[in-house]
Amino acid sequence: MTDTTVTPFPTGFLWGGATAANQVEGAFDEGGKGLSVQDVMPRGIVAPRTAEPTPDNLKHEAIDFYHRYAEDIALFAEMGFSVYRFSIAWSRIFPNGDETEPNEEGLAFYDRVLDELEKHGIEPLVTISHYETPLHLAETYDGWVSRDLIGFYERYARVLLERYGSRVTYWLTFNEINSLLHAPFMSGGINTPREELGEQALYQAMHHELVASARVTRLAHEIAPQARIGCMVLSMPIYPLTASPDDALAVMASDHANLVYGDVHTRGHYPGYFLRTLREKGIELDITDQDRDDLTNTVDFVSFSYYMSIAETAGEREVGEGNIMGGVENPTLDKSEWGWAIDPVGLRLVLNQFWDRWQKPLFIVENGLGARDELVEVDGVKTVVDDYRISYLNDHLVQVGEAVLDGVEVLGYTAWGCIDIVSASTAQLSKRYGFIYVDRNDDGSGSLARHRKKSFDWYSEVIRTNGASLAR
Ligand code: BGP
Repeated sequence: MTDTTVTPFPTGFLWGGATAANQVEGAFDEGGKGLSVQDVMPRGIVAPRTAEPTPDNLKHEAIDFYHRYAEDIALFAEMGFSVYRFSIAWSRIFPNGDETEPNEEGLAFYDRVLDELEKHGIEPLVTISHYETPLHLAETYDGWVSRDLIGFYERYARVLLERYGSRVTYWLTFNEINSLLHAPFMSGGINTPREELGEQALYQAMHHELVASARVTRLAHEIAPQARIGCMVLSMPIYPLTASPDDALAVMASDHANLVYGDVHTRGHYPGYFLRTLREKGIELDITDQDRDDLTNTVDFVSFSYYMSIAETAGEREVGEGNIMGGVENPTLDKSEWGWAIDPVGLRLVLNQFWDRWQKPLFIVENGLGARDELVEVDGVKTVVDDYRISYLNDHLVQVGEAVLDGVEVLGYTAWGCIDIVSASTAQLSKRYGFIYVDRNDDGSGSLARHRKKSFDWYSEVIRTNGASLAR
């Protein structure tokens, strides 16, 4: 038996898993839902959008969480989850995004999801916008390039806060808000093709999202005073490729480009290095006095995804694969089957960096290994012997424990894709992250049956012992 008294994780640490609506729900045209940008992205971000929804889009049915949420949440409860992160599909609530009245059927669906979570004593962690901008807003307004989006988003968030504010404590405004410049259509609903999109428009879109996030933070504090509002950023520790000062400077520049979002969310204004970037690029943002005032509404905590680290150099850059922004390859690290560098220590570094920089509680809301799984039968039961996933998660969680010992305040950890889902970058089902295997293949075939993987029992034990069972 594990000695459950020896653990760095504080009492009340939230353990769970995370998903996003467009990657799990399916039912893309049911319940009055409108189309979102995802409905025209059958290949994820690796190919341009299609003109219309096409039948080969796996997200249209995804893993059918829309109809199977009760069964799935029961499995999460069986693992002992104390928190479940999910997103609300904006186009279920406002099918076009610019209506004045919400779609009641969409709201009722999330009532049912919250009922189910409550039944099992699982804390909801809600992402308001996770790469799911209503398609109409993309096509009619060019997404977040338009200032109008601030008002539409605020109206949508107000509806959620008024409806669910008394039941949901933890809210995230935008998933990976710092991915906007890298994936403008998916992240910001910006329909103008990348090649035609100027930096002026992109940075203006970034400003609009930051203002919207701050306005909704204020709104949440008014409507639901007990709620805690967080921003969500894609974290990416960056190492100098060599010890040369020029490489260190290149790291600083790259870091600044990623960290500015967290800086604004926690400090309430743009940092000097960012204003310099704008000046040097010749960009003049439209920032009103009201915007400046809005931005002072800072977040209660910072949440982030962590999958990998990168290197940076002032010399020749050999760019590898990676989570949305990619980066210079680090020759010292192994990679996943999709080329993402595996670096548990990077998670401890990023936790310390964020804590030192922002002094806000941190929430790790995405982390995990996308891998191909093989369904086998062990003692007559279908399962996946995913020792590689166990080892990835174990090593990362050990580093979270180290960061806690370093004095970092960590609220919780939600493993990404706790049940197999459709990948965001490649739209594949074969890139699996889950503790629960879903019988669905890249060609759309499969029964959608759920099977517990070996990691299911492993994670249950980690949660039961509050991290004491981790192999150090
Ligand atoms: C993040 C996104 C998620 C998610 C994850 C894994 O960038 O917030 O939506 O999917 O990455 O990425 P992928 O699905 O591409 O493996």
